[in-house]
Amino acid sequence: MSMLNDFKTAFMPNWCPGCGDFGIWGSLKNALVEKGWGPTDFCMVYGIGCHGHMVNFLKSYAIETLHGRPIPVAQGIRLANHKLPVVIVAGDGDTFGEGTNHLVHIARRNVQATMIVHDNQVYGLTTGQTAPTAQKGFKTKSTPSGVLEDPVNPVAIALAAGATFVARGFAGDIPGLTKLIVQALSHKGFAFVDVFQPCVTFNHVNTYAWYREHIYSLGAEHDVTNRASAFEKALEWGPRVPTGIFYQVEKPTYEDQTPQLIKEVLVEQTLPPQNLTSLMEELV
Ligand SMILES: Cc1ncc(C[n+]2csc(CCOP(=O)(O)OP(=O)(O)O)c2C)c(N)n1
Ligand code: SF4
Ligand SMILES: [Mg+2]
Repeated sequence: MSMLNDFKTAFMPNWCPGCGDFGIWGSLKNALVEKGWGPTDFCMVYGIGCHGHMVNFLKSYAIETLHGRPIPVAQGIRLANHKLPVVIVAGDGDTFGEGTNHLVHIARRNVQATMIVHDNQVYGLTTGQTAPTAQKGFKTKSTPSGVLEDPVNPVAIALAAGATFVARGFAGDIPGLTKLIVQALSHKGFAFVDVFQPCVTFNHVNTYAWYREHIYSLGAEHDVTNRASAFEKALEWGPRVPTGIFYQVEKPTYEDQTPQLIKEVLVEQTLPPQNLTSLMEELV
């Protein structure tokens, strides 16, 4: 059992007042309490960006990695200790700029980890440059005449790569996002949650009001086990933008299938004494 106060640190968030990061932070803490997880029951892995500042405001085992690299670090943690649940908090820059390749591979491997992407369409921390999720025409300081490219589609990429849980949430709907994160944390395998996160300072297009006007929840009629209809929903972008669980199936995880991990957790295994000199000589 845990309580919200268990996750309290000595620091108060320094995000801009009204930032969507507050909603994700609050929803994640609610979800952890619902799961009954305390600060030492899981490990957070952060990217570099405004989202990564959460490392200071949520007490738990945690590591703030390099920009673009939270996924490989999370995979390393899972291989070393697959008893420890891992939650990745990353930015849209982190995930779809420098780190895109990692997303594809963690998804196809079905490593047991929950990934929460702060999708604000900008590089918040570096003061508002265009992120790969920015819509065509969006003006930022790095694209003053408007973005030329089509945006990446996080949900479609995760689906195409083979993620076994793919969802989209909204930072302005804390009860809904809490529920989604609980479902993601409870999933056996790689759970990907893209979260619409208003950046009140650098994105004046995709505001709370914009999202409230455009988003709707996928209803019970959507079959979450049907990948083709998940793709169809993922491509929906216009007056109506779906949120909720697009896809969820169960498959063996990478850890379940790794022979060296089947008997025992790696960190608990004792290594037989090694003759290091002869090992080194083999490499010469
Ligand atoms: C390897 C590396 N590349 C680039 C940077 C510079 N950098 C720091 S944060 C950031 C962008 C952050 O954007 P995003 O991941 O979307 O996070 P947000 O700030 O929007 O939450 C960049 C490019 C860095 N610190 N390290
Ligand atoms: S710059 Fe944007 S993402 Fe960063 S704290 Fe401010 S509102 Fe949030
Ligand atoms: Mg961003």
